[in-house]
Amino acid sequence: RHFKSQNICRSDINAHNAHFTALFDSLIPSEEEKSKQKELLATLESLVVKEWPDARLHLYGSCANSFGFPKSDIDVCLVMKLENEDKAEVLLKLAEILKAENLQNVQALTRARVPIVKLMDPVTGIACDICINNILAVENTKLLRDYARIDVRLRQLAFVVKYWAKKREVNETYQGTLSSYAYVLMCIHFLQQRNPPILPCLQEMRSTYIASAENVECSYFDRVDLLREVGSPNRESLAELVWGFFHYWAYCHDYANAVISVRTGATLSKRVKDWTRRVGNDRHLICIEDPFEVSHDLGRVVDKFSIRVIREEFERAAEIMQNDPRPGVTLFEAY
Ligand code: 3AT
Ligand code: MG
Repeated sequence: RHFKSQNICRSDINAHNAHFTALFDSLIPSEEEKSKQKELLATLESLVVKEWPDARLHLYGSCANSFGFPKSDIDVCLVMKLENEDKAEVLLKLAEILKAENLQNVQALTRARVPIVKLMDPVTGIACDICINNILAVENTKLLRDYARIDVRLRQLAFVVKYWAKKREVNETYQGTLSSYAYVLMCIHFLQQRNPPILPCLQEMRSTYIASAENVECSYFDRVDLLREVGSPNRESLAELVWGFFHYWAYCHDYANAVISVRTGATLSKRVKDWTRRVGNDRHLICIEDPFEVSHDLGRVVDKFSIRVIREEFERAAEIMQNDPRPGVTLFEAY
């Protein structure tokens, strides 16, 4: 049940590589779409600074971490010092300003878990959610983007995995399955574990980027251009990695005892994190440590029903990658 079994990959898997790389190519958003998003961000920022001169807007999530599909909504974070007003007041004021500028479907959701203003830009057709001072999300967006710049295979693998997760309906946190953010962390962890590794552990290296958010340190080595030049000696193809990814999560991960930790480039024990029992709604059936907010388990949404669904989907995918004559088709058949 351990990692050496990784070497028994099917011998003809590379015959399917072109299929997976073509899927990746078809899922990359166009430059035109990216520039429209930036344009909308700039427009919104110019409106915001009229009211709050020191405020800034940042893109975060899949529109900025380089793991986004085409035509997705954009996530924006308004960063500003709050004096006496609270977040709800600022969001209501922001909604008024945006309505006055003819942005459409403007709605302030002040009682949501993460309070936001929603809007749709009639010029570009892009929908957008704006939250306030969610700086950790801005920082983890940069971390994911920097990992993606080291080796193109991370982005290729993560696109295939996200596409699979959406088709198989295991990318719905409200149904107890995992977020896209959690899947990308699983991809990074997997590539850190390859022998030889495809990704290093940036947070264990000398810090060239130092930031803090909500009293959490977010420091790591971000000179990834230097790593990219050197490259990894590992030459595995995308198809081999897709095979390996599903094999790893189906048969090699110790769900009962191990915590997935991109921060340390390894697994930790649940005992050390004190994630061994249910506390409130957090069941810790699959444990994924947030790289910065280390007390946060991204697997906490998973319950005893959905853990079975997720693990059976990993096993189905591993079986297809091992035996199916057309893995690049069968893998993504709708649930
Ligand atoms: P989609 O393409 O929309 O599926 P996404 O990358 O936008 O993927 P999410 O919608 O899951 O990912 O989340 C948006 C961003 O919010 C991603 C990450 O920067 C942050 N984020 C999401 N979930 C968490 C979490 N539990 N803890 C900390 N940050 C999170
Ligand atoms: Mg999103």
